[in-house]
Amino acid sequence: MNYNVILSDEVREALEAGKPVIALESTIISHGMPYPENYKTALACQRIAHRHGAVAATCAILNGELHAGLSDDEIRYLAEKGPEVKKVSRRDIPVVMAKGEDGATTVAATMFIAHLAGIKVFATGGIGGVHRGAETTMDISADLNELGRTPVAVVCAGPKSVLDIGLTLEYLETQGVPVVAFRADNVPAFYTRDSGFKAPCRADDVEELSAMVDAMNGLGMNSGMVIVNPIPENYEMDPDKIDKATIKAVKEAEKLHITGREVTPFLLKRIAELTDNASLDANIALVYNNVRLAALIAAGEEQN
Ligand code: PSU
Ligand code: MN
Repeated sequence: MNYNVILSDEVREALEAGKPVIALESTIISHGMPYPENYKTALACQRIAHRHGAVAATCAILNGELHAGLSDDEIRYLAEKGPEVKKVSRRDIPVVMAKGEDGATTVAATMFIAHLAGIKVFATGGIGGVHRGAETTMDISADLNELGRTPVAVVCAGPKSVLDIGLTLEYLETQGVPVVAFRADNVPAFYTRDSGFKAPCRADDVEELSAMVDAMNGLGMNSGMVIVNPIPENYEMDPDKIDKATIKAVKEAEKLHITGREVTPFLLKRIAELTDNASLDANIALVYNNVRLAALIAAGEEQN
């Protein structure tokens, strides 16, 4: 078995030269968006990273091997296969590797690969979190524990309202994970700019964010950071509409006894359907916004 991460030429050259590199996940491609928007968005993310001075390393598992940096054809393959590709979180990595299978990596699994490859900044749409009703279901995303033990900074648009945002923030505090809001006092809630929860910290410029990432790594803290970046104003959705769709989707998931790794993709798909895909446009816009910020942070980081 090959325990090394296979890097694309572009990613390897950038890492060797100490140039800025950001990681991107692949669950968002195969489970988070429909084809062909998922394919177009994944390629556009790479271009946006470039435009802002960083090489993008999309991470996935192909034929049991860990990859950072995919070809367009490999991205198209994951995009076309969609939910047929296994959604892979941390615990699934050794299983998929031993079986020689393909895997679309979640935030947790992508952080793990990024860290192995030496990548410190990662952009995505939304992270997993503590689900509503977790006090009985115990449904808490492995993303949160990964943030507690892997030194990668994740730029996202805040926890989605399918989650219990208050409990997610408490859990991240317990895990020792800074949650920094970019140019906002409150934590954003993915489709909307304000969850009503005050952010534990705020940063108003990219240099400050880069310095925080440097401090975390310089101290060898071995834990990650969440940078929450509110969705651009012109794409923000009506909170009432999103709330109604969310409550309906959560009830349906309970009724259908959906559990485990199926929960998040089910909720995302139902919310997109219940909002006539308005949520898809918002999702794409916020991902682009996060890729841009992550690239700027990576470029500002001390290179060594
Ligand atoms: N939230 C989104 N889109 C996504 C996900 C979350 O808005 O695609 C994906 C990410 O890959 C995240 C994963 O890491 O879902 C979390 O899944 P779970 O709750 O099963 O850990
Ligand atoms: Mn879960």
